[in-house]
Amino acid sequence: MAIERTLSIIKPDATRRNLTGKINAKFEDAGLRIVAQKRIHLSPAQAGQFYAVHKERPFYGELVEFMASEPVVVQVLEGENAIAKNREVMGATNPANADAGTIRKEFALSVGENSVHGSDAAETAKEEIAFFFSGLELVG
Ligand code: DAT
Ligand code: MG
Repeated sequence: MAIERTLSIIKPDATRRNLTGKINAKFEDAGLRIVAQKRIHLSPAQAGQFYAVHKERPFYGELVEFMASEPVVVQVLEGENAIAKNREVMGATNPANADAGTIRKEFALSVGENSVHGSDAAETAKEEIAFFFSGLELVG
């Protein structure tokens, strides 16, 4: 297994409920290290660009509106097998299908307002990290 980095976003439903610390504890307990982090408020254009891969999906408009509705915390997580490990800690997209103990099982409100984003593969992790962070901001 290799040391990887992945892009994580704590979504508006979670920042609104003051859950940043509880969610970060889940990452750290799983051995993931937060090597960059900032709180930002995305514009609709920025949220739309980030989720452009989902442009044709029926929920795209709702997703973009939600992601731009309130602040998010964007972060880079580092660790062994970080991309897959983060997806495990997050749980399934729909919280109804998420395993016990996962972030989405404990905190998500619905399939749309599901508290966290995590990159799904090495190539997307690289692109998504570069979307939000410069090299100087990544402090491992
Ligand atoms: P994930 O976030 O688990 O990688 P995804 O990439 O398939 O899931 O979808 C991106 C986001 O879009 C997801 O976190 C929430 C939203 N979404 C996905 N499916 C949805 C649906 N059926 N209805 C509403 N929003 C949905
Ligand atoms: Mg995804």
